[in-house]
Amino acid sequence: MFRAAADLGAAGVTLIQYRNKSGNARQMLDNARELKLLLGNSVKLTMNDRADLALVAGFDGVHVGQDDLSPEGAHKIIGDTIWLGVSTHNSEQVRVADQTSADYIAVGPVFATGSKVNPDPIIGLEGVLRARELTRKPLVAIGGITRANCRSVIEAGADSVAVISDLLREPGKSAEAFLRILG
Ligand code: 3NM
Repeated sequence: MFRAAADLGAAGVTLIQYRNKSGNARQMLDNARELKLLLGNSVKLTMNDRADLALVAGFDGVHVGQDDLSPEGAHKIIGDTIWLGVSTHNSEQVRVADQTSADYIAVGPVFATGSKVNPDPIIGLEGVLRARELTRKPLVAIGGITRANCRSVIEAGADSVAVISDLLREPGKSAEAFLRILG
């Protein structure tokens, strides 16, 4: 994981999310601190699910899902100190998230994904288009996004893409290709 993060940073990736669905708080915090030490200020770091750990690790943001703290709840922990993102999976959730204090909204899965347990139904490029019509907040698209399809996702209205599998196979090379394609 650390090697991949370092390669992504060297390739010019600007934001990395630390996502750990099985570790306990102590393990997550240890990993998060190490990531921060490794990457310094060259890459912004966001923590999945845990506002408390994001703060303790000195991260730049926290990302909450539909089953985590609400954006307002998370903001009670983080105050105005770091960014807050929220995951959405359909138009109704985008509508609700748009009315919250979240700084950005993630939508997905855009395409089929093997990286998430029990993913929500695929929203397709139409889902990205619909989300774009529902919010002016920055929109991050996620789920099955690859070097081959990322351009279409941005053209559908996403401001940026979040990627796991198509980056992790060959992080440095793949990140450079994404940045070239999207740049
Ligand atoms: N969240 P990959 S899809 C972590 O729909 C995650 O909110 C999703 O991984 C959502 O790029 C997803 O390998 C997995 O498909 C993204």
